[in-house]
Amino acid sequence: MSVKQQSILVIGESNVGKTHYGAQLLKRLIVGDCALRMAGAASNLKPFEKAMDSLAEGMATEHTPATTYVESVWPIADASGRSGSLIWPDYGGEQVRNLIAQRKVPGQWRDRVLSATDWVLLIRLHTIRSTDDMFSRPIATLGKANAEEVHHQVSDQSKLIELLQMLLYVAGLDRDARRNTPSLTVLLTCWDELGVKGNPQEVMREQLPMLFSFIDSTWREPAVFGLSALEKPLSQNDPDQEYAIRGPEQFGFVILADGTRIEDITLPIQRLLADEDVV
Ligand SMILES: Nc1nc2c(ncn2[C@@H]2O[C@H](COP(=O)(O)OP(=O)(O)OP(=O)(O)O)[C@@H](O)[C@H]2O)c(=O)[nH]1
Ligand SMILES: [Mg+2]
Repeated sequence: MSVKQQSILVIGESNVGKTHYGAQLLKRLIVGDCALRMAGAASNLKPFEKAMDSLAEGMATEHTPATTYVESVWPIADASGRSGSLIWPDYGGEQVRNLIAQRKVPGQWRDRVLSATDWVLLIRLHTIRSTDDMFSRPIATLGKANAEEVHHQVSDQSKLIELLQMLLYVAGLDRDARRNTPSLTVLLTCWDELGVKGNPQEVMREQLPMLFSFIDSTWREPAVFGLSALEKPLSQNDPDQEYAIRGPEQFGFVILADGTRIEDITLPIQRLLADEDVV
């Protein structure tokens, strides 16, 4: 039996769904009817306890405080007998925004980047600002002076590329060759609110072409999944009765590369344990 230590670098700005995915993932691991299950005593469930309590009542939880960074350690196993120790963090997404804004990676973040075996990038397409860039401005207008001066902002996808480049640099991985390690998994979160059909790669390629292209040319086998950790929007003060009655573990789904919907939200993570080439 192989035992692996999977230290996950969860990368996501505020409001992308980090805490709710963490809580739903943990709940599934504990319930134990998914590809991945808890195989021992987990340490420090605190980051997700409040969220799990709220979800059990059919409610969403609060924004994580900006300065919080906590790690939970979960002994996990899959059906094939592979086991590992999953280090899953939760933090206030402002920290990621600050990395980008200040173009500086503080020491603690540097250590996390260096020790991570797998990077999981969470993107909530619904909240991505698509300001004009060379992909959206008509080609005919290129080089022409603007009648009125428009202030162009850097688009969100440029910021995400910048962020990944900074993290690769800090990890000493800013070489030209396409890489396998650390693995990169992109989760397009809150998939339920997008109302799209089709496979996640295509959706990402269409909506974030520049970022998709960067990722595809930097990693040998980047994985892209659609993820809905909750399956539907929840309120912070008005409980969803169906949720409370059936239990939060009955909700949530993942969209696989071929567009298939499955209920097992542990799968994008189980695959990291299973695929020897990925890690
Ligand atoms: N519709 C829908 N909403 C979701 C889903 N997952 C999370 N949300 C909502 O998205 C919002 C943000 O989710 P969080 O998990 O708090 O996001 P976060 O990344 O932890 O944000 P910070 O704590 O600010 O860093 C909350 O209002 C959730 O209710 C989902 O799968 N579907
Ligand atoms: Mg949070």
